[in-house]
Order: sequence, then structure tokens, then C-alpha cells
Amino acid sequence: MGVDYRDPESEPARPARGEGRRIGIVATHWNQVIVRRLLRGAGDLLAGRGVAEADIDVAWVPGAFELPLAAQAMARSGRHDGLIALGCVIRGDTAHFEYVAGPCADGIARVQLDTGVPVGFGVLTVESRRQALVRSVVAGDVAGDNKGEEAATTVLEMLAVLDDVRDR
Ligand code: INI
Repeated sequence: MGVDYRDPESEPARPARGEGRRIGIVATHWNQVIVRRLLRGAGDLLAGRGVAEADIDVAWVPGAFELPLAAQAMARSGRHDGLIALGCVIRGDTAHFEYVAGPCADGIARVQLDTGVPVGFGVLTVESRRQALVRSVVAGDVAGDNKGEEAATTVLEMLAVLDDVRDR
């Protein structure tokens, strides 16, 4: 076997650190209450991993449909090593759920591939506000997880993977 990149079997899974990383976050005004919970999850994770507050920029956009364009602009600016997209599309709120959620996910995936800048996908696509709350837990909530935190973890992990792959 050649090089085995960050195989969790071959080394204890070490959380990727964030010191010196510059992170851009794109977030939506739509479903603001939920998105602010996702933002808190992402921000706490980044701080805990050592990303300096001054190295985090946040750009607000109207809705999930607009996230890819803002992410593309941030990626092209050269000012960010990695990005995090935060939003929430609720099926019950719109007849055109698929037309918003699909292009958002496709567009974010395209930004990563077109620019080489990793983007953590922290956009909830859910059936109801209740489901959205359970996927955006903050301190004090009883159960669930926080997809903003997960997206932040993912982007730090991808930056470490890309460093490894590009260095060898
Ligand atoms: N945008 C969201 O981020 N979440 C939603 O649930 C949503 N709904 O329900 O329609 C939504 N729509 C707006 C869309 O993202 C665009 O901002 C709009 O179509 C203008 O381009």
C-alpha cells in the first residue's frame, strides 16, 4: 500500500485543529432563529479547535438559494481557507422546496469543485420546524445534534486531508 491518508484505523482519530485557519461562513436570513443556532454551533466548534475570532467572517444572504453565489464569491476572494454554508429549508413552508434545496446543495458542491476551497454543508432540509430545532441544538436543549457544528468539524477535517494529500 502507498500512503494511507488519515485512516482512523491506523491512528487514533485526532480532531483536526484550527489554529491559523481563516474561515468564511455564509448564512441565511430565512429561518433566522434556526440559522443562528447553527451559527452558534459552528462558532463554538471553531473556537474550541483554536480558530481565532478575527479569522472568521460571516456573510448574510436572503435564502438558501443564494448561498452558492455568496460562497463562490468568498472562495474566489482568496481570503478564506475553508467555508461553511448555514441555512434551513422547511418542506412545509414552501411548495418549491425541491427548487430551493436542490440547487443549494448542487451549487455548494460545485463551489468546492470549481474553486478547491472546501465548504461544510450545514443546510438543514427538513419536514418541519420541530425537526429543525432537533438538528440545531444549543446548550440547554435536551437531545439532538447541531449540523452547524458538524459542518464546522467537516471543514477543518477536509482542510487537514487536503494538506496531507497536497503535501505528499
Ligand atoms: N429559503 C430558505 O432558506 N428556506 C426556506 O425554507 C425557503 N422557503 O421555504 O421558501 C426559502 N425560500 C427563499 C429562497 O431561498 C430564495 O431566497 C428566494 O427564492 C429568492 O431567490
